Amino acid sequence: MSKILKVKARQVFDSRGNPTIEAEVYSKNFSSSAICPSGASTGTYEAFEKRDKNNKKYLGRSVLIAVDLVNKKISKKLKGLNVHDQERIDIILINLDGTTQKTKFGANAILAVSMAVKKLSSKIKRIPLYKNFLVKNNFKLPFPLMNVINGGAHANNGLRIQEFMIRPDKAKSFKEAMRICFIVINKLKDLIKKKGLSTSVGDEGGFAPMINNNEKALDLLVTAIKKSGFKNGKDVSICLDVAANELYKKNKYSIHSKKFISVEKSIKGYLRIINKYKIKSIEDPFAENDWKSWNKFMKLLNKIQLIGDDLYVTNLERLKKGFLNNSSNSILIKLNQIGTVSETLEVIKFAKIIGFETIISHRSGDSEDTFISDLAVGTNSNQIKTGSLARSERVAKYNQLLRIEELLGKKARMNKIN
Ligand code: 2PG
Ligand code: MG
Repeated sequence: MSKILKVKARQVFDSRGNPTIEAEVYSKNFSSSAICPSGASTGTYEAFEKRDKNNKKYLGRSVLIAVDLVNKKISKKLKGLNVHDQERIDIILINLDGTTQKTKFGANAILAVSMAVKKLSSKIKRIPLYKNFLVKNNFKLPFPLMNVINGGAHANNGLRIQEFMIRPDKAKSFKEAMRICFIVINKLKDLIKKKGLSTSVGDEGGFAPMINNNEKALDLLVTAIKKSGFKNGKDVSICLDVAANELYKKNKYSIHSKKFISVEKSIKGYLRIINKYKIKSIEDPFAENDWKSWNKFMKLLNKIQLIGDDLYVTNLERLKKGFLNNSSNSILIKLNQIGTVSETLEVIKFAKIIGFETIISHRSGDSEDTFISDLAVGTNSNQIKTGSLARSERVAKYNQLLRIEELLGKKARMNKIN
């Protein structure tokens, strides 16, 4: 019943229309499939995404070699293994690849298989996916971090900061969290329209109006929250992902304007907008190797969530380093940054031990796969970041959380925002 018969991969497409890999794992009576997402603003230390650079048929972006590796090598290796033995399977995949960043098979090939194994295991156990991770009872729903204005590498409007997000901190249920975000997003749309700007959306479903000034975007958000009848910083908080890797050159940053300025001045700029706009969370304020600036900033912050994304790349060794360096108090979790489900769960477990918040995240190139929604609930992760209320690949994740909340019924609880 639980034995893997074969693994089959195919090339499908992600939300940006780029090729990506889907893997399907078969047992005697069932099969499950999973699709690997893909980032645009990636960290240097992320696991490797394998693409057929020399195949011009798909502008060098196809994943046909990775597909072939799954169909020939990985399928053979996993045949006969118990699908519930996730850790063993993941170790076999890691060893088969044998490189630190999974460059031989590609983390995209390995992760698609690893996620499909997890899904098939829950299907055979006849339990929902969220019950097949770390938490066994007292499941909690995550707060959505909705990226409502897109900038940086996710849009072409010239906004320096990549993601302007809202978080409905006072929501008592996930359903209510969705309603609050829905209202704010619609008020924001009205405001953007009134300004004569475009309401078309960026890669993560947030608006991408042609404004190239962070504070103008923040002003819009504050007004939208107010017009919705909510209090900024209380009912709804503004959260940012700076993705500062993209704004770094020779110890200087161009976060607050196009001009590159020193770390000290950049920090001053941060403190200014934190106070002015009551910002509650900042992700990647500095570049992935600038440990010193992270620590400097961390020491100045009070009750602000500081999230490492490109800094940690869901990698246990980097998280340990960040913990010892007092770099941040939270970590963004992206499965494809590390490449297997087991390694992702190890990082989440460690983050919880050291008191870090875990925020489960999509990628800017994503798909209809809703694995991360179940992962968020199954690890009692405090927040989930999966775009705005537009583009089905984003909305699908929120819809899955609504289903999970319904399944949990009276037992459903929201996580706590500290
Ligand atoms: C990020 C992510 C997701 P990307 O920086 O946090 O929002 O973007 O997938 O492009 O790395
Ligand atoms: Mg990020």
